[in-house]
Amino acid sequence: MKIGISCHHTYGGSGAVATELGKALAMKGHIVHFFSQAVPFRLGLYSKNIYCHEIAAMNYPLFESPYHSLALASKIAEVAYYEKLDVVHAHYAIPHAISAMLARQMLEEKCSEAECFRIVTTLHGTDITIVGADPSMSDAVRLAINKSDGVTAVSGYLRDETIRMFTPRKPVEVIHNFVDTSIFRRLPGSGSKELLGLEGGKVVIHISNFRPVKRIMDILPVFERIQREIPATLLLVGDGPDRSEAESWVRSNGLGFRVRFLGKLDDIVPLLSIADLMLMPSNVESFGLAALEAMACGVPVVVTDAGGFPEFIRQGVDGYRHAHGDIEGMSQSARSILENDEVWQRFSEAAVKQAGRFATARLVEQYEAFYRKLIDGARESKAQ
Ligand code: GMT
Repeated sequence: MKIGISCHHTYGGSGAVATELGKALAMKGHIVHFFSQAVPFRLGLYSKNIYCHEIAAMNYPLFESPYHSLALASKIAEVAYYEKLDVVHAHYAIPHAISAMLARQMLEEKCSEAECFRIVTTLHGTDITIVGADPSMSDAVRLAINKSDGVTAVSGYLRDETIRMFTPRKPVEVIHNFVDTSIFRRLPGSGSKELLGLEGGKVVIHISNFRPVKRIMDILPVFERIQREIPATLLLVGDGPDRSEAESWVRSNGLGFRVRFLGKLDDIVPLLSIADLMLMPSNVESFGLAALEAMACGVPVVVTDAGGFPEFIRQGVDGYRHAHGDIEGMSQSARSILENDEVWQRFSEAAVKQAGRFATARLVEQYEAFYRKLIDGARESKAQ
C-alpha cells in the first residue's frame, strides 16, 4: 500500500506512535510518506520506502501567523495525486484529519472520492479530552471524526470518551499503542549511571512534556516520601510549562542533589535501562505510551487509575494504580517495590512479559487490516 502519515513532529506520544507505525509499515514493504512541520523526532535516519515532507507554510505580512493547516492540505493533495496514495492516516484529529479532508476536496476535479485516498484518523487522547472539549474546537473535532472513512482510538477508554462526547456516526475501532521490544529492552551495564554521576541508590524516572495533565507537582512529594526511606535519585526527562514550578519546589525543599532535570532527550532507552521505577501520576492518560515503553525495559510503574492504564497495567503484577492525587498510596506502592530486590525482580519480569503482548508486529497488522478494509470497501462501492 501507499500510505501518507500526518503527525506532530514534536515530543509527544502521538508523534511517537505515528512515526513508529510508519517505520514498521515501511519495513514490511509499504511506501510511507510522512507529513509534518519538521522531521518527526522518532524518525532517525531515512530508510528504504520512507519519504518525509516538511510543511513550510507561506509567511505573508497580512497573516499574523502562517496557515499551517492549509499548507499541509496542499502538500497532502500534491503528494497523494502524484504518488497515488491509498490512505492518508491522520494522527491527532486537529489539524491533521481536517487537512486530509481538505486535500481530498482539492483533488475533487481530478478524481472522484472513491478513486481518491481513504482518510484514517487515530485519536490519541488530548485531541478529544482537552482540545475536543474546548468550545472553540469541538465542532472541528466532530467534523474530523465524522468525515474520516475510519476512526481508531488508542484505548477502550478513549473510544468510550469519544462516543460520550461526540456520538460519532461511525464505529470507533480500538487499536492499542505498541512498543518495539527490539529497541525498548533493558540494556546491560550501568554506563548511564556513571555518565550522570549517580552514586548508588535507586533510580526513579518520569518522562513527559510537563503539561498540567501530567501532575508533575504530585511526582515530587511522592518521591520526597520514597527517598526518606530509600536512597534514590529522581530523573525528570522532558520539558514543558510546569517545569519551573517543579524546579522551585525542589530548591525550596532542599532536594536539588536528588532530583535531576534532564530536559528533552531522544534516546531514552539507556535511561530506562538504569531505572528501577517509573512514576506517572497523570490526571488522565488515554493510554500512557511512556509507561509501556518503561515496562518493556523492565521498569515497574506506579500510575493513576485513570484512562487507558488499566488496559495494560495489572494491579500488583507489573505496577500499581492509584486514584490521582493519592500521594500517600503512590509512595507506599513505590516503596514496596523498591525496598525488596526479589519483589522488584518479580515486577520487572512481569512488566517485560506484559509489554511483549503489545509488541509492534501484532498492532501494526491491525492497522494494515483496517486500511485494507477501507480501501476494498471504496473499490466495491466504485464498482457498483
Ligand atoms: O499528552 C501527551 O503526552 C502527548 C499526547 C500526544 O498526543 O502526543 O499523548 C497522547 O497520546 C499518546 C499516544 O497515543 C498517549 O500514550 C497519551 O496517553 C496521550 N496523552 C493523554 O491522554 C494525556
